[in-house]
Amino acid sequence: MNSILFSERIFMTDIAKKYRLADPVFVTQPTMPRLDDYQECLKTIWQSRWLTNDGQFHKEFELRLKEYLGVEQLNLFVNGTIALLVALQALRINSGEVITTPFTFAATPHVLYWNNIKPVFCDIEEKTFNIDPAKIEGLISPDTKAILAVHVYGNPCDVEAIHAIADRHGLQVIYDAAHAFGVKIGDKSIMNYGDISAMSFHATKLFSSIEGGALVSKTDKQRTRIQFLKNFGIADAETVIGPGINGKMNEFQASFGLLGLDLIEKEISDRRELVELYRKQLSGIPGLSFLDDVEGVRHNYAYFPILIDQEAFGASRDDVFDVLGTCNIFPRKYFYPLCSTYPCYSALPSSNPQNLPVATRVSEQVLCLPLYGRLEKKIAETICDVIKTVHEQS
Ligand code: T4K
Repeated sequence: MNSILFSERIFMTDIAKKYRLADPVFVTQPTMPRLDDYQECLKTIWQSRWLTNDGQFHKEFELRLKEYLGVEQLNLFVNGTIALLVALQALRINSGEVITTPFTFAATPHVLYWNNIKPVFCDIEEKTFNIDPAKIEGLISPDTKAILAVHVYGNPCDVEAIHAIADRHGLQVIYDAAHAFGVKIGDKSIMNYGDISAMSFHATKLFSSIEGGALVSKTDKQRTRIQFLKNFGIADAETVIGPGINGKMNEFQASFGLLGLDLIEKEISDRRELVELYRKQLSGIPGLSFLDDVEGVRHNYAYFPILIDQEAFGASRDDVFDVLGTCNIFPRKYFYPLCSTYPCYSALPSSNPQNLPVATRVSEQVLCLPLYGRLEKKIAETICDVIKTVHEQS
C-alpha cells in the first residue's frame, strides 16, 4: 500500500478520535528513585563537598554493581560512549579495521571512527538482529583487529560462534552491551563474555544513572589501565603515564545509580508482564512479528521491537508509526536508518546494502513499542488496539 495514500485516508483520523491519549506516551521513561532518597544523597554530597573523582558514592556504586552483575573487574564511566571509546584504547585497538554491525545506535561505529579505525559492517541474523557469525569470516582482512558486536535490545549475540572465529583469527572481541544490563546466559552475566563489555546507564536505558556507563574487563591489569585512561592517564599527582581522557562518573550520577539498584528487579519483572501482554495481544496478526525469549537466557526486557511486513500486514511500519503518533503514542524506529547509510560511512565497501540484506529489511520494518515499568497495562492494550485497527482497516 502506498504510504501517502494511506496517511490521507479518513480512518486515520477516526482511529485518533477513538484512541488518542490525553498525555503523550514515549518509547521509554526513566526509572527514578524516590525523591526523598535522592535528596538524602544530595545532602551527603553537599556536606562532604565531594562532587566527583572517585567519591564515596562512586566507590559504593562500583562495589554494589560488581555484586549485582556478578563480575570481577569493573570501571564506571560518565557515559556509555566514552566507555566504549576507552575500551578500544585499553585493548590498543587504534588503527586498522573492526568488524561490527550496522544495526545499532550511532555511538557504536562512531567510537571506531574516533579511534582511527575503519568500521567493516557485517549483516545481522534474522533470529536475534545481532551480528551474523556466519558472515564475519568473509570480511576478515590482514587489517582486521577485532569484532565489535552489540547485544541489540539485550538479546545475546551468538557468543560461542563469535569467540570461535576470534580465536581462529587472533582477534579481540568487544561487546557493546549498552542494552544488556542484567542479562545472563545460564547463570553467567553476559558482561563476562569477550575481552571487554561496555554498558550504558543513560536515562533511556533499563537501568540508569542519568548519564553513565561502565566497562567490564578480564584482568586486574586491564582494569588498572582503564582507570588511567579514564582519568587523563594520571597515575599520581606528579605522573601522567599516557594520553588518557576524562571519562569519570560524578557523585550525582553514582548516587542516582546506587539507588536504582534497589529498583531494578521490580523494573525487569514489570516489563516482563508488559511484554507478555504485547506478545499475547499482537500474536497471530499477519505480517507482524516479534522475537521470543530464548531458553536458558535471563532476558531484561529492555525494548519491545516488532517487525511490520507491509505486504502481509497491509500497511507499512511508517504507516503504523504515523497512526500511533496521531494517537499521542511515540514508538521509535530503533535502528533506522542503518549506521552504514550515514554520510560518514556510506562510501565504505561494506556499506553496500546488497551485503546487508537482513539488516536493511529489519531496519525498514522495525518499531520499538513503548516499554517501561510504569507503563499502564491499559495503555499497552490501547497501543495494541491501534495496531490491530490499522491492520484490519488496511
Ligand atoms: N551503544 C548502543 C547500542 C546504544 O544504544 C547507546 C545509546 C550507546 C552505545 C551509547 O550510550 P550512551 O553514551 O548514550 O550512554 C537514546 C539515548 O540517548 C541513547 O543513550 C541510546 N543508546 C539510544 C538507543 O536512545 P535518543 O536520541 O533516541 O533519545 P531521546 O532523547 O530521543 O529519548 C527517547 C525517549 O525517551 C524520548 O522520546 C522520551 C524519553 N526520555 C528521554 C530522556 C532523555 C525521557 O522520558 N526522559 C529523558 O530524560 O537516544
